[in-house]
Amino acid sequence: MYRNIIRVFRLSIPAFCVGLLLAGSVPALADEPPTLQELMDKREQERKAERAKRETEEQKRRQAKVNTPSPKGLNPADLGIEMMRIPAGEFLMGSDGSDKEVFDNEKLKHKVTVRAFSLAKYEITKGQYAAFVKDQGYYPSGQSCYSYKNGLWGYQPGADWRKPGFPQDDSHPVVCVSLGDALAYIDWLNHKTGQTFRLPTEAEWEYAARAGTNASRFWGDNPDAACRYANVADLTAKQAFSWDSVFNCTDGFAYTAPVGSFQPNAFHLYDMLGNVWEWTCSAYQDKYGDDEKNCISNNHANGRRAVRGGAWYNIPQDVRSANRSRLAPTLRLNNLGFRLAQD
Ligand SMILES: [Ca+2]
Ligand SMILES: [Ca+2]
Repeated sequence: MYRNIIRVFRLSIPAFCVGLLLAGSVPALADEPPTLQELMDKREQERKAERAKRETEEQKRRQAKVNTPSPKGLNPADLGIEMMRIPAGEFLMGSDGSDKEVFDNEKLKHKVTVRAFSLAKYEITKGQYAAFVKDQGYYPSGQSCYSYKNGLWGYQPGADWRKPGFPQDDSHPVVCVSLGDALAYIDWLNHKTGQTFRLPTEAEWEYAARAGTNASRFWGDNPDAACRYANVADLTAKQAFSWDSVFNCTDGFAYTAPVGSFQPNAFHLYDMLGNVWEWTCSAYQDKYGDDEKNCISNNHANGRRAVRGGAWYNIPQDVRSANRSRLAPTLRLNNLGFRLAQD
């Protein structure tokens, strides 16, 4: 009898499995094992997912730190920040054929209304940025700084806001900052002060740069009067770099100058033209639509941003109130910085 029981099991187990397979209760075996390439692709996907997870966690950690209310609520003036109130108004943005130096992307001179807002008197300085980096432990990630060196532009190994490729003390404008680097500073500042700073829109920037003027530059149409009002590609730069085309005047600086070294415009804003290009919070459009009036809704979104004002590197045609350029948000340049705005 015992032998018969064993036999029943031997006979019944395979029959039971066949029954399950037919009923679909046991998963069918794969036709072929995965190839080496498929296994490698799967591993790579897993690595990417792990990396993304780590980055998300790091971002959350940093954001949580920024969002924690500051116990003191520092006065911005304690950090060397001076804001000028800019009155509400209407102005003609852009340029047309009446400006002999006009570029196509400035055309469509159009009326824009701007609400009252505040704009920083100066570009953010290297010293102000250093205070943020020290306090926050911020470490910029990504590509190094695209710099002008030995007569050529290129990525210089090790170039960053501390070492932009030329001498700068703490009173000079910070350069080699991507849009993300500028926004990280602003997040930190908002946390420290309990206030809400931001970058200006492109329309706010031009309205403030013009300060009620319609000429090419806030001092008038003559480019060679620049050296009283702006640090530009002047005769000093010509001597240093053997450039052909420069402003025919001497401002005394081949690279950046300490902020506020030149005369301000009628809104008491310094270096709106020249010294360093300035990030705006507006998406760039080749032809003006409405984006110039708005901050892009997602600060960290891709897509080119409008930058304004020209810099120490720029010839007369680039240093005008209406001139505009565009950059990828991740780019760092040793002639590009930023300035704060506030509602
Ligand atoms: Ca200069
Ligand atoms: Ca500037």
